[in-house]
Amino acid sequence: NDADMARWRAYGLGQFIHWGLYSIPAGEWNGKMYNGAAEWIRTWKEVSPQAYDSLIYRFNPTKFNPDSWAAVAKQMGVKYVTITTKHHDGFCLWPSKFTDFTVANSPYKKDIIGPLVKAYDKQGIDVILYFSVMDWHNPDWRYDIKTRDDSIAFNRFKQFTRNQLLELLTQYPSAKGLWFDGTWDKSWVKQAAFADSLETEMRKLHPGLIIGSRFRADEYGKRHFDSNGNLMGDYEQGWERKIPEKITDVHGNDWDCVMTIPENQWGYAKTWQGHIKTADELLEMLAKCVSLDGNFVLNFGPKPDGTLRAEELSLAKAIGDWMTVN
Ligand code: JFZ
Repeated sequence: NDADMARWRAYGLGQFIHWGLYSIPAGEWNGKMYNGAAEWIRTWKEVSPQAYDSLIYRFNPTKFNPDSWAAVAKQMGVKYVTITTKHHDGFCLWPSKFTDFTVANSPYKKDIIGPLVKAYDKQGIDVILYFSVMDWHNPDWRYDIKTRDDSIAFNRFKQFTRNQLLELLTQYPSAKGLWFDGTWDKSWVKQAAFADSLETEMRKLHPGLIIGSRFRADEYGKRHFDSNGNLMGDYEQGWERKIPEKITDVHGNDWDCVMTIPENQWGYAKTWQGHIKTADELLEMLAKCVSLDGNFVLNFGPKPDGTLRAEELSLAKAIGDWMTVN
């Protein structure tokens, strides 16, 4: 839909939020630090899937205040926010009917996504829902399909994915679009016909829905184009922690660039790794993206108690001050 994409194109600055069970260990397990992104800790050899999944009994963000997050985003000058509804670990921040592994069964009990959508809507900030197709918790998830049993399991998984996506669009109808992840494995890449029909269903349920190109991406998310060279989706999700150099790099497509403040950590981590970007560096990236007709989306990894870390708050303030002046 042209009007919806025109609105998307004018966003410029966005906010990304990675929040989930991984925020609790925050990169540390039994006193040892994980040498990777905090949201991937479940895959570390030190961590058993059962122990990780038991973190659900500790998810209780008593200081979570969606209005204060939205106020920070508003002051920062962001026009849209992309929120993890479900990351690779499979934990749902909304009370999905299709799995027990949701906030409803945590000590917190309440929906996170609904109040966030409402708070950002109130500030006039559009919401995009991040959704990982890859789901480490669901026993039906497959990386590849080799046997008949794999294909039976994966058929169930496809229905589960469909159910969850239609559920999200039904429950949060004001959301403007979907930002996909975990779609690079062989199992999903081979489901083009299923993806086509699911896309049709989603668009019918939600006219004007904006779908990111990673819904179809393969080869580790790097190919977002069909055999005719056309972008598979409404905007290109290929610019992750990197920025195009010149306008010809983006092939006339719409695109967004998602960026971390430290090197490569999205979920809350007790210790940030690598170079920590300054407000000036981030503003230069924002300017570059906007000059190449893209959106720049800065990631926040809230703490398990529901508050934002001090470094993020001060960067948000500095960016917002500059946005107000310029
Ligand atoms: C994915 C996630 O695995 C990660 O945890 C985070 O959510 C990020 C926003 O997305 O990571 C990726 C996905 C694709 C590429 C690289 C990292 N890629 O296309 O190069």
